[in-house]
Amino acid sequence: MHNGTTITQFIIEEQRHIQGASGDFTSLLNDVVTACKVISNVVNKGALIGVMGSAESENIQGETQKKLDVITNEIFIRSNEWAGHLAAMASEEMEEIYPIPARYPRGKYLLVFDPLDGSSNVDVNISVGTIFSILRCPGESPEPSTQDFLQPGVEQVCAGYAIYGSSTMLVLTTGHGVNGFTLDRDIGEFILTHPNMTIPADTREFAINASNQRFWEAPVQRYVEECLAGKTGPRGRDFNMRWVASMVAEVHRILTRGGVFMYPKDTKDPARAGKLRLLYEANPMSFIVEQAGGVSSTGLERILDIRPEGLHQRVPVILGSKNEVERVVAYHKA
Ligand code: AHM
Ligand code: MG
Repeated sequence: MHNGTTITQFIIEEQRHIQGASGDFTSLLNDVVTACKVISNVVNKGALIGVMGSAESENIQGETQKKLDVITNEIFIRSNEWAGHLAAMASEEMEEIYPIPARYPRGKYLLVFDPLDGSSNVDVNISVGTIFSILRCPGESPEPSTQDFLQPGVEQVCAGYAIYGSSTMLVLTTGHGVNGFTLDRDIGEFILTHPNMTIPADTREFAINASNQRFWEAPVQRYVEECLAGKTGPRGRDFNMRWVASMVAEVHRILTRGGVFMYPKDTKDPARAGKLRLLYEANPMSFIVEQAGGVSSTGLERILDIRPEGLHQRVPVILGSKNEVERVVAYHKA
């Protein structure tokens, strides 16, 4: 009987094609995968182990943390700090970077993550996920700095997400396409079930939080209005709409059947350029989407080209099916 390709096997086979690869990256990715399995288990047990509800604390963004935000952040740190592949980590849940403690060896990579994206959904039992991005640590100095993390998305070595939905999946790119793995809980392994995921160029489905409509700028107003007008409008066809409020779930749907996801620039809070964070939400998702043949933009520029200015910087995000995202971008230029 053929058991299918495990994620470890897949990564090792990919590494064989890279000249001079030391195995460091493969080993790092293994630890990330383990962290996602542990998080999957904790999220799945939920109320049985008392992890639901608020932690009664705030993160750097001023958002109330869920107990699971705090627990999953800790899981990611403990799983990835010890092995000697990383110089430092950064997370949505930590104001400052986390240099690898002196008791462990330091390595050449940086890990950035959102340990539990869409966590407002956990109490209502809707899909949440983990997003991660791996960068090379550029600094010559032995002490990693925030500056080392401020690299444009095109520099990412790897990006991925785990989705804790009706099944747990891990979706990954190292810059050679996008592959999806499903967790087989009986054997504790992610198995390759979705090779070469691609996003159809056309779609009739969009996702946006319509309660913010009055704050949107003209190009997004126009795009959504035209979709809503359906068959009798300028697009001449009906559109469907979704909003899960969990970016991982939205991107996963788009990778599966196409679509457009928008968290655009709005005037709700003039101090914020958008809601989603560049380093651990927009960049890894944009890398995955582009690798699957989609497009990702702020409306004005390609997200992966942005030079980050801060660890927790926010950006507008419009991503998904090529032809629709290009249309929204064209409306920004009109
Ligand atoms: P989080 O990282 O605090 O969970 O916030 C990010 C999430 C995204 O997953 C999702 O697309 C968005 O916030 C939903 O925002 P809203 O509640 O404004 O619709
Ligand atoms: Mg998030």
